[in-house]
Formats: sequence, C-alpha cells, structure tokens
Amino acid sequence: EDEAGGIDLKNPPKGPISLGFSQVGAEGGWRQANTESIKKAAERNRINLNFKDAGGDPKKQIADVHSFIDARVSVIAFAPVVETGWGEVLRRARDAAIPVVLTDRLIDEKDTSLWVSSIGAEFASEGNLAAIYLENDYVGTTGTVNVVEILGATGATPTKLRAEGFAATAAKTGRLNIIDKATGDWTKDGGRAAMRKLLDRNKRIDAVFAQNDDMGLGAVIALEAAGKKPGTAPKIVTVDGTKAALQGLADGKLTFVVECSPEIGEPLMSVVVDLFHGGRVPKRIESEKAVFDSQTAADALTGRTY
Ligand code: GYE
Repeated sequence: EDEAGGIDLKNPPKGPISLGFSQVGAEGGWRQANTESIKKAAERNRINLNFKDAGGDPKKQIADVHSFIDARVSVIAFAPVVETGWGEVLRRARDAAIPVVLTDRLIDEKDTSLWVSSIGAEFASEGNLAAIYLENDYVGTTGTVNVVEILGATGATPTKLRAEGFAATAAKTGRLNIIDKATGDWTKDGGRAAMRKLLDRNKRIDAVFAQNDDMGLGAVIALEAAGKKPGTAPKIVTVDGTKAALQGLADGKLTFVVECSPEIGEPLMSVVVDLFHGGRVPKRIESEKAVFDSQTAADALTGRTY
C-alpha cells in the first residue's frame, strides 16, 4: 500500500526541503548511532534538519512536534518515546498538510492515515530469535531453563513486542521458563540495577534476556560483582548489535546478540525527498537483521562503526 503525502502536485513546493525530526533521547549506543545516521543522511541529501531531542520525556516530544508544525517544515519524522498520546498533534499536522513519518518505533493510533510511512525493525521477531537461539543452546540437556528478562522503558513499542515475541517462542516448547522481569530503562546503569534486583529475588538464574545491548552490558557488571560468569552462567542474550556488544560477545561475556539496525537515516531521507516531490511512498519499510554469536561477532566487529 502506497500513500501520497498530501502535497498539491499542481503547485509543487520549492526547496530547500526541511525535516523536523524528534528523537527519543540519548539513552545508549543504539540511539547515538541512530541520531548520527539521521544527521549524516540529512547532510548528504541536502535536507535542512531541525533536530530535537526529547530527553525521554513524552510531553516534551509532543511539544517538539507542535513546534515543527509552527515552523512549517516540509516533513515531520519522529521516533516515539511512548506509543500513546499522539492523536491531537498528528491531526494538527494533517490539517497543515505536513506528512508524518514514524521511525524506529510505532504509535497506538487507530487512524493509520495520521502517518504516511513507518521505517524500522520487526521487534516481535527479534524476541522470537532471541528465544530460538537461547533454546537451541540447551539442545541435548534436560530440565527447564530459568530465564529473567530486563525490560526497556515502559510504553515503548520494542519493550512490548520484544517481550511478546520472546514469550511466544518460549511458550511453544516450554523449555524456557520466564521466572522474573525488571525494567532497566534501556540504559547500562538501569540494566545493572535491574540485574542486581533480579539476583536478590531469584535463587537460580540460568539465562538473561536483556531487551537491548546497554542493559545487557550493565547486567554483566552486576553479575561479575556477584561472582558469576556472565556469558556462560548465566547465558545472556541481547538485542541491537552495537560495537560494544559485539566486543562483549567476542570476549565471551554475552552469549547471543540479535541485530536491530539503527541506520535509518538513508531510507528516511529518500522517503522525505519523495514526499516533498509529491511521490508515493511505502507505508512500511522494514530494516534488516542478523544474529551474532561469539564467533561471528569477531568478524562483524571489523566493519562495525557504532
Ligand atoms: O533497541 C534501544 C533503544 O527503539 C529499537 O531503543 C529502539 C530501541 C533500541 O534505546 O537500544
């Protein structure tokens, strides 16, 4: 399904193209790489970027999007901190005929005409993959595997869908038993604190599913401080695939990493240019993914820029 951006083709807009982009914050390695990708791609494509950082605050983010409408940018794009609360500001953007593109995450709005395109990863399948790889590591052994989960910030799409995907796969075979969860807010320090709590609350933890690399690397710190051998006992699986995590894999401190590419800049700018010229754009653009273990991480590390 293609969508036109609501631009009058008989009266095409003149350049330069301006993009208002509202970013979640600067919570970790993935996000920094995502911001860099967007800034670089805007520069390469000669797009005037009006970049705002919400600092993880949903209210500030909505105010930032309002400011893009006031500034009459050509296109608005944003990576939502949370899924809810978007109806009013997006109706205002539609009334002003400014096309909206969602990047990375999604929003909880029934009226899908409020955005023309979304670009990002399939988070549920990342959760599926994390569980599949972990389960596979226990083939040939018996007994249930006690897993704890470190969750990202509440209300964000990847937090919800990675958990759902992981649980759905775990439920299929019954091998992985999710015994406890704690939130780590996507940060390294949050992951460390969450792991500390999980260690206090649970006697036997065989594996940790951390919903992003930063939290997984924070968990490594807490586990080492507790005299454990993270990567082996417990095993740790994370999502993102930052350089730091690939290094953690190569060093044997993480067990698996499911990739989620932060490099959304180029596909976003090509959608922005198409919209500006009144072209039609795909409603959904999905990013690639891979899974790394300690061996493949060593190879991938060479080319990793983030
Ligand atoms: O996994 C995490 C970041 O929305 C996919 O947000 C993104 C997630 C990513 O904070 O590291």
